[in-house]
Amino acid sequence: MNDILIQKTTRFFQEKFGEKAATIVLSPGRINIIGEHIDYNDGYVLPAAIDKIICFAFDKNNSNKSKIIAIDLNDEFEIDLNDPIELTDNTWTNYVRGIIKQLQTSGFKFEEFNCVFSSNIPVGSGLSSSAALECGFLFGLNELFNLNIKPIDIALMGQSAEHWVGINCGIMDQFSSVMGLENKVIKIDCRTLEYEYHNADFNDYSLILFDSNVKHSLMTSAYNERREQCEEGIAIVKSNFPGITSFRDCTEQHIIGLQNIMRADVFKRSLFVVKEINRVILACEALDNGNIETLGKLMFETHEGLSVEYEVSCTELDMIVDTLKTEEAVVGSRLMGGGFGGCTINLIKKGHEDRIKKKLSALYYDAFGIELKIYDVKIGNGTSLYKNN
Ligand code: GAF
Repeated sequence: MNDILIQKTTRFFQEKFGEKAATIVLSPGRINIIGEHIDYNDGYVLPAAIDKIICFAFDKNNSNKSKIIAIDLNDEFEIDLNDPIELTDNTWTNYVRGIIKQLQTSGFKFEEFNCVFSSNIPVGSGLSSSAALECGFLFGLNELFNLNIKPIDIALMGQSAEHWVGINCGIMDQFSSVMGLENKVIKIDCRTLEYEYHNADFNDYSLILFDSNVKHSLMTSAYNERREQCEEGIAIVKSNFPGITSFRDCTEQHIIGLQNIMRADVFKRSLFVVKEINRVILACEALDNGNIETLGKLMFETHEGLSVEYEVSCTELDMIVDTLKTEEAVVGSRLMGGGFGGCTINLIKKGHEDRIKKKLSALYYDAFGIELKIYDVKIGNGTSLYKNN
């Protein structure tokens, strides 16, 4: 599948600019096994890069304008690197502009270039196509102009670009897109950015994503609001328990003890975060021990928390998880990513996948008149150079 994408991108570049691309980059989307809305709360997360990617082709162009082309969108823009970089109404271009702005603000020197890209990461499905765009684009410029930016800094600059575009995200998406390894999940300590790889071995279960195929529009504002509520929550914790600096050092009892002085929404968000951080630690142990049933149970609990305490689910996602809960062959299911639409991540006993896919698709269509999309993802490598010669 990715070979076709690479061929399409490199051919397009050659036909458009009359020469082979100098630099070809593959940049993946991500899944997250567990640990949602935890990265910006100094906790642990358990994501992995996937085999759905954006392919970029680059070269210098010795002119006074850079050209960037999104093949799939049939859209392109030109930019003069000497002009101020500003936000526009065209979202995908903002991620690219955001990276150029980060490079310039950090003092990196580079010249005008051409870039084309094409993707098979579904957009708006919670698979982090934006992180793949930011990190792959920066990775390519880093190679093309020998900027010597370290992988972790590529992730951090990608995150800053996303902030500039307007989502006050954590580091999980960019980190996993850059640092992913085939068949491994990454346990990231989002306070220190230390990380370790764990085998992504789900034994008798298949990892399948069900895409609700909806994207509710409050995502950006609600995401930023959740982050502010958590900041308010931890500020109250700190002023009442000197010595505690983040939610990972709290017990549920600490939060419950503050219920009377926290606003109801702040209390619910804080309690979710403390519980979710603990779930990630337990889930990672369960995965290491091959105890997929325990991992799945924790995933169901995460969904419940995201729905009731964090309030980032929606009718469509709840319906998918509630339906799968009634299936003995489904050991775990939960909404994945920021919420308000996108995918659920599910662990389904091998041999039962087709039956459950068919049944859920029919029920989902009956309930909402929307086609359920299904992805059988594999865990792949992080952003990398592709050598075509
Ligand atoms: C989005 C954000 F970009 C991530 O940083 C993370 O917070 C996630 O939502 C929720 O876990 O993907």
